[in-house]
Amino acid sequence: MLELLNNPISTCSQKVRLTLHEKGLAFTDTRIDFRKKEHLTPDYLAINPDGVVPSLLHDGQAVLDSSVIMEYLDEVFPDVPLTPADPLGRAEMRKWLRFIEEVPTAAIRIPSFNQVFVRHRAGLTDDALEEDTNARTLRRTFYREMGRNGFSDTRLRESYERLNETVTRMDAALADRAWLCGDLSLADFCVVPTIDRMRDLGLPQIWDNKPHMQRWWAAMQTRPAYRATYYPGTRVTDIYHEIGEPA
Ligand SMILES: N[C@@H](CCC(=O)N[C@@H](CS)C(=O)NCC(=O)O)C(=O)O
Repeated sequence: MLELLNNPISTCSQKVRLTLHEKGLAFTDTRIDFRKKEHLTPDYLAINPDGVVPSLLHDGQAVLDSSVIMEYLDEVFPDVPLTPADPLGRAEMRKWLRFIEEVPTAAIRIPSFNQVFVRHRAGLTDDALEEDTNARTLRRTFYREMGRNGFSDTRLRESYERLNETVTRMDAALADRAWLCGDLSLADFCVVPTIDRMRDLGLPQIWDNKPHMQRWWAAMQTRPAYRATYYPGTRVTDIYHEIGEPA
């Protein structure tokens, strides 16, 4: 029995939902409400001490961290393989997973919080702001830097630079192949939520002149797993209607 504790608009949750759907695995979809701070309750912290989503429960055992969960699912349920069969291919895929975690996954948080989520901190008193920051187990320094008004223009520029770098690398890799590692793999699903969020935030001009990446993106969006993952309410523009105007 698989239970995914996750949030509809969380990019990390979307990586795992994409994987579960692509592999045709049934799961209990338990939604964690960030506004109610359900990810910071003692019960949730007992499952995931980092106070972040997603968390997978497999027969009651916790598996944590979205990329680790993706690899775990692919190992335990090998019927629809999303990992190359040979060691060199696996190394290439893992190199993509590490790059995606280090560069675009971190970068997309800056415009996401500046354009969308920081607003929920705007009206907090100094004490409430401090309390909210200290409650963020894994992300305390991130929330401290964001403060009440969001990240600096310099940090935003650096993020756009890293997102550009990601799309440029993807376009080069996809010049002679349909998917990042040749066959469809976890690497493709790992980066989809960042790309989808970029479009959601009104940043698709970043891949204007990237024809291979555009072909990849069009193909990805036709997949049933993609459509199942992005049900209504999974995008920031579903909730915050003014977002998504071209930046
Ligand atoms: N490395 C972790 C990071 C998970 C993470 O940062 N999740 C975000 C949503 S995408 C979260 O739960 N944030 C909670 C918060 O900001 O308080 C993973 O990939 O699972």
